[in-house]
Amino acid sequence: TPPVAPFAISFDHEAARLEPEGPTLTRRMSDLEGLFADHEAWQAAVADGDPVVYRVQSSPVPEVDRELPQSITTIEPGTTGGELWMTKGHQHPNHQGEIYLGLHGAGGLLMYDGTRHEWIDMAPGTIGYIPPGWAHRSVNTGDEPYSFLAVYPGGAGHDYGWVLEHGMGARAYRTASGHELRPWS
Ligand code: M6P
Ligand code: ZN
Repeated sequence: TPPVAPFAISFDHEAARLEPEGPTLTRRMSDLEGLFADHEAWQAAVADGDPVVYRVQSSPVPEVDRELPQSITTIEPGTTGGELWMTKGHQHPNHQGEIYLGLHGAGGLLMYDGTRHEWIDMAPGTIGYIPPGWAHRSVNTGDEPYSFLAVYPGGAGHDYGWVLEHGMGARAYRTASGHELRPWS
């Protein structure tokens, strides 16, 4: 793929959209198999309409080495077995960094390096920095959609198997007063 020519991307903060548009990814509950601790609650949610959990809307910058793609992810509010709705989470196979910018709603950025986990509360205007080698998952901790902008190296890749194998170090649950992290189970 040849490098793309310079172009302007309009960032519609209110609508949480990038224009021109590249690919949009829609992840339903059925796409999150094996990720929630409560498998039966996950199955019930799939059977009960298989709701959209999050969408990822990208600008047309390709995911290839040396390019710098961006995307906006919007996670719907909800819980499954008490666990807050979240992205699948992934590791970058070649350990490159990434940044997230909170746009709307309340969320969290859970990171795990295989030994330690870290959590960053994400609000509009928060930049969450993901260092090389830290798997990352985003969580909607509020009761409205949570949106964030991501900027990442085009060659970073998405290793979802890493999370299935190693977990994320902790899980985020809804509580009466907000949310809490519990040890991985
Ligand atoms: C952010 C970026 C994307 C990622 C998306 C959804 O927008 O990190 O690269 O694809 O979140 O996360 P996941 O791929 O884990 O489902
Ligand atoms: Zn990433």
